[in-house]
Amino acid sequence: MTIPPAGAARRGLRAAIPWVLSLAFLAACGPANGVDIKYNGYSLQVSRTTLQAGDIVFNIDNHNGQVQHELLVVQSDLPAGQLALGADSRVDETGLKIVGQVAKIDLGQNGTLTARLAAGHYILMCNIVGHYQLGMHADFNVTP
Ligand SMILES: [Cu+2]
Repeated sequence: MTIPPAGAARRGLRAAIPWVLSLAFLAACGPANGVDIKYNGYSLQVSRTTLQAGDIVFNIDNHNGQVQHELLVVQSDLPAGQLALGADSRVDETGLKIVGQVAKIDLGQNGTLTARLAAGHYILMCNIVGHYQLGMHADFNVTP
């Protein structure tokens, strides 16, 4: 085995410094905090169910959702499937803490939402008539 001259090791270290600094920069600003939501028929698939507090970008894809959907982000301690339904087959939004929403995402369209979320439990859901009952909801957690 050959031992490289000390200068080579130093050059390697110097090359690594910008990389390390850029990682520190990302950590300080908070990395891009995103989650992908795909509608598939009357279901809602979430790419991640836990993210860190801060600005969270929801990228919504309704290319396979069959019909128009929407996205509500609701802060709630209840599990996603346990919100109270009103007589109109929609979740009763009275008293719900809706922290973000995108209305009317047509079939074949994308939607996007950025919400600054504090730590806690959230429900992602579609509240078009009957859709919540069909299972268009998911739990989502934000950690400190
Ligand atoms: Cu829907």
